[in-house]
Amino acid sequence: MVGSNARYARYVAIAVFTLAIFYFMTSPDHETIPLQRPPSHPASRPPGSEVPPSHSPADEISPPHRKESDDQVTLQKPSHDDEKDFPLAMSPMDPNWDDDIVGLARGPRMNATFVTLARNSDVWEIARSIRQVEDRFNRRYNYDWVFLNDQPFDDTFKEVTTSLVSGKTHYGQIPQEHWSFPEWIDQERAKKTREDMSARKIIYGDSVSYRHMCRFESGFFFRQPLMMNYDYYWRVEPSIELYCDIHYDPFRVLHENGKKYSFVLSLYEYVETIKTLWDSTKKFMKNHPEYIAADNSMKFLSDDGGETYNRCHFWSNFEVGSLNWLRSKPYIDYFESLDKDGGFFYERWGDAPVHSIAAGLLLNKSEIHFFNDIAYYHVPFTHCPTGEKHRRDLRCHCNPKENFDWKGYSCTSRYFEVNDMEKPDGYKDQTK
Ligand SMILES: Nc1nc2c(ncn2[C@@H]2O[C@H](COP(=O)(O)OP(=O)(O)OP(=O)(O)O)[C@@H](O)[C@H]2O)c(=O)[nH]1
Ligand SMILES: [Mg+2]
Repeated sequence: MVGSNARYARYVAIAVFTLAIFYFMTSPDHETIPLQRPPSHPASRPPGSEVPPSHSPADEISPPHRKESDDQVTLQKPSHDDEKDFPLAMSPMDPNWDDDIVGLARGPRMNATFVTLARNSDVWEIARSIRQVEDRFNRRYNYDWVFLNDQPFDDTFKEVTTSLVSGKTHYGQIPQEHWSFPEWIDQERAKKTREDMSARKIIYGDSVSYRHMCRFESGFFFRQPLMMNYDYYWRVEPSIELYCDIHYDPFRVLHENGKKYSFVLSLYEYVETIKTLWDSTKKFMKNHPEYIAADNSMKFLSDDGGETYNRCHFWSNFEVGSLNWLRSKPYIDYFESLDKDGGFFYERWGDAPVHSIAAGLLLNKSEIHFFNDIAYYHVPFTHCPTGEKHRRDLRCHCNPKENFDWKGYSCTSRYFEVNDMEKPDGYKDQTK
């Protein structure tokens, strides 16, 4: 008995020794470290705050469902790079242009997040969008992603989205006061509007939830607790497509150039949904002339010096913008003035014209940016950069014939004219 125990102990010792030798011979000469989000731009974080922010009852963070091994990556130094050492390269002509776009991008990170408003039932449509955003951009930047919903997110939604996002994910439930009728709304009048719009087959005309969504996106998403510690956002909707590689950090473009709002597609709003929006805006302008920017984009919004609205707006299902601008007093005062007038419910004001009019009037022209390099689709419109070399450089897969920019129903041509921008070669071939 004693003899067999000793033999058994010898076998164990030999096995341990052999395993140890095997481990040292085969282990890679690089380390692995826990997956870490590269630090945000240190200067842009509010003092004393760290992401994720404190959790109110409405907030949740990503479920701890990832396997331990998912949190290990091959050592790749998180970026502490200073922006001076890694100047933004915006075109292949720039010395720092990264043609390979492999591995984590060098350069600083901004204090920024993606943000998506969605229902649990949108899970597969948003999964598709996330995959595109990650493949074309975020896999090299690992920015966070905030998901907001008027209902609690279910486990499937959280697990699917967390598995796709390379940064941290956060899930928030919207408080009821941001997703309901304000007390001053006359319910009978609101109901009559919906019935009337429904009879006239106006898209989403009969929908209460669509109106809550538009009001929420106009006035509340940027003040949710989960959004409060970020400076910049990039809005992503379900079922969008990105058609070109994104070689530089759009958040950094905004930050370094003093931009507050950006777009890729612009068009005319459906007049039936915003009949009195401009009257409300004019009232606001009269009450607050001090808020109107000296070098504003009134010419983009109006063809008669502000008397009437030409219905041009930036399409807000894509936006990269400054949260601090949306949280500023001029913007909040504008939203509250519109909200009091009731047009989110007595008509069907969309957040796109609301954001666009605000950007056009409260910001200087230089603070609005057109992201030509971000090729994008949201049903039914496409932005596909004009110019074959440009599309090849960015490895785009969009059909240039589908580019909406220069078509008659787009306002992008007008935007170029108002901003004295030169239209790209070949734009005339895409007008029809
Ligand atoms: N949580 C929640 N999200 C919503 C609701 N309605 C719309 N959304 C989200 O709000 C955003 C805009 O809604 P969409 O239905 O895409 O509106 P749209 O872009 O004008 O119209 P589509 O052409 O249908 O895309 C999307 O991200 C939706 O997922 C809702 O009732 N609850
Ligand atoms: Mg949509």
